[in-house]
Amino acid sequence: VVHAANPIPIPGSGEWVPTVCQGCTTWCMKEAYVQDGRVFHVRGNQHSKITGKSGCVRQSMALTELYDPDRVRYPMKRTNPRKGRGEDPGFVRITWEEAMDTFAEKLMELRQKGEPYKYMTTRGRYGFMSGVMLANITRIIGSPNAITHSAICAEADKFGPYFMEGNWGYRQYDIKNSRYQLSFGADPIAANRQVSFATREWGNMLDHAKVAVVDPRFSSSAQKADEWLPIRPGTDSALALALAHVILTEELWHKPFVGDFFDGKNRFVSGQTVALETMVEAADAAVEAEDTTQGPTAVPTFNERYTHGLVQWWNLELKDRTPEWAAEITDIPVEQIVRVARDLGEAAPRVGIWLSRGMHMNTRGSYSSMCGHALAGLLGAAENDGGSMRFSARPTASLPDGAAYRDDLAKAGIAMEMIDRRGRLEFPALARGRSGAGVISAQPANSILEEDPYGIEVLYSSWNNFVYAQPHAQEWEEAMKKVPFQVHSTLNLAEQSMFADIILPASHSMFERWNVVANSGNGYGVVGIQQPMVKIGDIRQDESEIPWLLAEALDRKGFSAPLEYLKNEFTDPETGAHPTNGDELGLIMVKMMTRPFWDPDSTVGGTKFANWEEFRKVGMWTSDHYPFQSRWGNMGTKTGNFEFYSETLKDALQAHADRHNTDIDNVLATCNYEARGELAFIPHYENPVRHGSESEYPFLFIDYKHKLNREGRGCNHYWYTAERDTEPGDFKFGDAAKINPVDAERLGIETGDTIRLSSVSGTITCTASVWEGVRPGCVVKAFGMGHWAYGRNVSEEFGRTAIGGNNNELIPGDYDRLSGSSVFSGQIGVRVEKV
Ligand code: MGD
Ligand code: SF4
Repeated sequence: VVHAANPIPIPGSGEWVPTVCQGCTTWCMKEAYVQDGRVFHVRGNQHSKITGKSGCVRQSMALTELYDPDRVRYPMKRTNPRKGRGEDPGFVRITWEEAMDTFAEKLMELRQKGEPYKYMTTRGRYGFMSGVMLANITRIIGSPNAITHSAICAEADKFGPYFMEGNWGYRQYDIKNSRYQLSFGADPIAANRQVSFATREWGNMLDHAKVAVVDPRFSSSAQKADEWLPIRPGTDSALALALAHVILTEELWHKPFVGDFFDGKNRFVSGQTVALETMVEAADAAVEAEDTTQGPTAVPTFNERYTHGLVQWWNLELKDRTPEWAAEITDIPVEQIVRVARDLGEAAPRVGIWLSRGMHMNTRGSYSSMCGHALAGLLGAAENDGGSMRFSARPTASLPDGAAYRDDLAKAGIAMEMIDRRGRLEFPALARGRSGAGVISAQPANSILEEDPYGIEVLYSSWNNFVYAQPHAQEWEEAMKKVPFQVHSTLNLAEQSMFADIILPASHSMFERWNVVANSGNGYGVVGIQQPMVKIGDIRQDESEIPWLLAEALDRKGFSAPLEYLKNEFTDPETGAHPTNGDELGLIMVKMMTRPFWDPDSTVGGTKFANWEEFRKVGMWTSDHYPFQSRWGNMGTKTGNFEFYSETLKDALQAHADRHNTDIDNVLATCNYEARGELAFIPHYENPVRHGSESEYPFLFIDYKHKLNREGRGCNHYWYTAERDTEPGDFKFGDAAKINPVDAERLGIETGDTIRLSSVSGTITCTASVWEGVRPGCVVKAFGMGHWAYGRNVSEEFGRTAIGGNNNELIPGDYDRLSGSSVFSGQIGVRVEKV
């Protein structure tokens, strides 16, 4: 708005436009302040029952991503055919038409060769419309290879909650009503999945709840906790089992959820098994079994209410998992283990058990996830007031999948084995209990290098930087050299771009595109829309305009199915109109997906809207509050109960074994787990796998997310480097590897020294920081620096040298195969040398 007599805009005359931040997986509902075609400010959406107008520090960094002077502003093509670090791609500007025609040409060549499955799409972060370009059109072309980044994010986190509670997903924590929070490595006020809500409520929560943080690093949350448990890396499950042991021996479990012994007398005694059944006299039995027959009769020794298999779990595993046993393994003193267990028992069921990458993204992390989550069951905190619950329902409508547009060539292509080898004997990837249903995000690099099951010839990467973000990043560099044609849709040139043949300048998710994103927190499910409010350069919306342009280009080459799919199947629910361009497609997709929320006839509950326009202005829908305890007895597991002995996992493992004509023990041996027999179905201890011998690599590496990390992005933000010391022990403009003073003295290392870190995977150089907040024997280093190709603030010399080192060159390529997750934690040996 400008004053008639004065061309200078009147301050405050802009408007707040609703959108959603995707700076981390919290996906907060936002409003952006827009005036005269510029975005000035971001705040929490005032209608949000999770955050209100508050937000985390990183929300503002979205603005400097948007206005980053190093952003790509137009399509480009490579002129130097040689690919690799140090090779200048020689990018030159081209038109959108040339870019999409070249892309379409390469796809058509694959179809003409009868090999459309050699097309792969990779997805990093995404909006809910991403499936149209990355999966649906890919399948119409004839490839099954839509690879997401989920397994380098936190798939193992879902393993315990699914196989014990039927929830393949993350959890929301009712910290407002909590009395105890136990975190296994999660740093909720800095990272994890509820950051804005956690930062807003943490201080209040400390007034009514105790907090214990298990972490080899003195994290932001540990700094505000009542207890810090600086655990030996990779041993969290031992601690969780010992806590469970004390909870049972001291009769602290939550009886209204778990149940009790038939006669109320606790039989959980260290080292002693408990009989599954007990013979009781006729009179007692009649009462217990509601039976009128005479004589001694057998009754279950323990009557479980909403759980399954507690006594089996005790007998098979827990009875010997004493605090003394765990103290040896974890280095956490017996008294502290007992104290935390008692405090948990006293606070039950108002207890939050947070799991994190540090606990479970390791070689046997599926079972760590089970061990941690089992505590939520024992304490009655699952799906309960003050505890944790699955995400609230957010019933967006699904988009048409385009199956009818697949010809015979496409059908044959999508029947091929997927490039990530999911479902092979050695890759069960048991998402939602199905063999091979999960992604193995890191595996394609290896598959490409070995051409097993085949090579990839055309790659479309969207919003990811796998050459930097994947463990053992060196392997991705090598693999990318082998893929002859690549397109990268990105905001910034990144390491991934250095291998691309075409660069497509993408829209910033928060300010420049239509999309739908949903999340949960504070007991509410929320669904929000992103809407275009500004446009920088000649960009296109990545999940609507780019698929449209590709479909048009394919149509020009004589392959009309993708364009027909987009034109015919997408309909504006208000007007009945079909899209005529990608921008219209974006708006129509958003209206279709969100219709259940704004259509006055809808029955989904939550916020009511009269029509689309009213919904658009608010920008978000909120569900009714989560119904605590409604899942008790109806968990979605095989038995319907919280399974300490997972019948659900037993079935899943059996199905995978049957698929390969083998038995479960062989599956576990092949996948590098120690369990045999029934241990496979319960939370149990597995020795951590150490990468690198203790003699050669005596330290253990701890990778974490700096509180300024917007996942892998935002790293070219001036604040990201200038304010790195917002994490204690980090430096401004530097890349710190933090070590304990005891170790530093032994090695003759001082703060500021240049040091070399080596592992079985590689070697990097960075700067030593001597800091007491590191457990002795560990090296702590934040993920995020070491970019050899990004922007002016984060790369030393673009395309060649980095500031510091990329953690992923140290982290070896290994998997937790039951979940498909990559390994980032556990016991990664490193050597530290002063340079
Ligand atoms: P990013 O690194 O965030 O995602 O890793 P990836 O999935 O690879 O992707 C960065 C790219 O996306 C850049 O090219 C950037 O310019 C582009 N980009 C940014 N915004 C947009 C946008 O709005 N649209 C489009 N099209 N492109 C955009 C993240 C991954 O890293 C994740 S999620 C996790 S949880 C892991 N974290 C992690 C860790 O903690 N430690 C270590 N060592 N490695 C990690 N890797 C994983
Ligand atoms: Fe929310 Fe994460 Fe964005 Fe912060 S960075 S505002 S926690 S989505």
